[in-house]
Amino acid sequence: MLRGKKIAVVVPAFNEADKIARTIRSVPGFVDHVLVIDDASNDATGRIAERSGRRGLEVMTHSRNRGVGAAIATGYRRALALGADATAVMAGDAQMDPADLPHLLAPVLSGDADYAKGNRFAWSDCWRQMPWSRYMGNVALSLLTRIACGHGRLFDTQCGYTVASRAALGAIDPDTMFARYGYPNDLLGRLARAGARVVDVPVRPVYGPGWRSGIRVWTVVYPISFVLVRAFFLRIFARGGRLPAERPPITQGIRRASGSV
Ligand SMILES: Nc1nc2c(ncn2[C@@H]2O[C@H](COP(=O)(O)OP(=O)(O)OP(=O)(O)O)[C@@H](O)[C@H]2O)c(=O)[nH]1
Ligand SMILES: [Mg+2]
Repeated sequence: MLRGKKIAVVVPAFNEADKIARTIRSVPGFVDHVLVIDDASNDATGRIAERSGRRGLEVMTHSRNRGVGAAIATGYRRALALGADATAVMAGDAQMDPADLPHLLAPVLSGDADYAKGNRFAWSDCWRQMPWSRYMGNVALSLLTRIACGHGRLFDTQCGYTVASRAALGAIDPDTMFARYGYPNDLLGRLARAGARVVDVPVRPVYGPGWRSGIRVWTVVYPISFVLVRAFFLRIFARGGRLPAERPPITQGIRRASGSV
């Protein structure tokens, strides 16, 4: 519990045998439910997760690989059933700094936001930490997602470190979430159409020596293009064929400095 609220963390994991134990250990003690979704890994990810013995741990296993978005959707459904007030996503590859979690939870628990997402670009030496290919791809996708979804001020749309309120999970509808890479863009489109308040919170980019990624150009270009074009048209049709005027800010940067958040 944190501030009297029940907290869940969803951990999507695919072939993360070497990192899953470290990821689970890193989840702060105030988290009530740690929901690991083993996305039909070919290695011992699920078994190692089970062995961690962490209080509140549940390991759910997909019978076939369904993609990171589908793994998160499975976790979201379980978090809703468990009655979590706020649900975070911390990927199973230990790329999320647990020190950032309270800062992401703060605007959601205080009721100032429905959904908080990490913004690694607000971290002072992001350009030094993040591989150049990720940096450039992220800038491009952030700008395109802003146009497609209407989140005028958000950046780092591909950051998977997020916290959703119970109401936001209802608006997202886990049953129909986009299953593969492209899920963050799909999700931001859904939240915008629902009028959710989404905020960016600075988080530390983590790309250590053991970093490897499942992202390949061909696995992201087509799905994300599809998601963005669909989000753009849904946004237009949601307003009877008119492009919506920019809403009064449902998004705002949240600074960590000097006691805010
Ligand atoms: N690649 C991949 N990852 C999955 C899948 N299902 C769950 N995941 C998990 O999703 C998380 C994010 O995957 P990554 O491929 O590292 O993508 P990312 O961290 O968003 O991007 P990078 O900056 O490239 O590391 C990891 O914890 C994976 O274990 C899947 O089908 N494919
Ligand atoms: Mg990764």
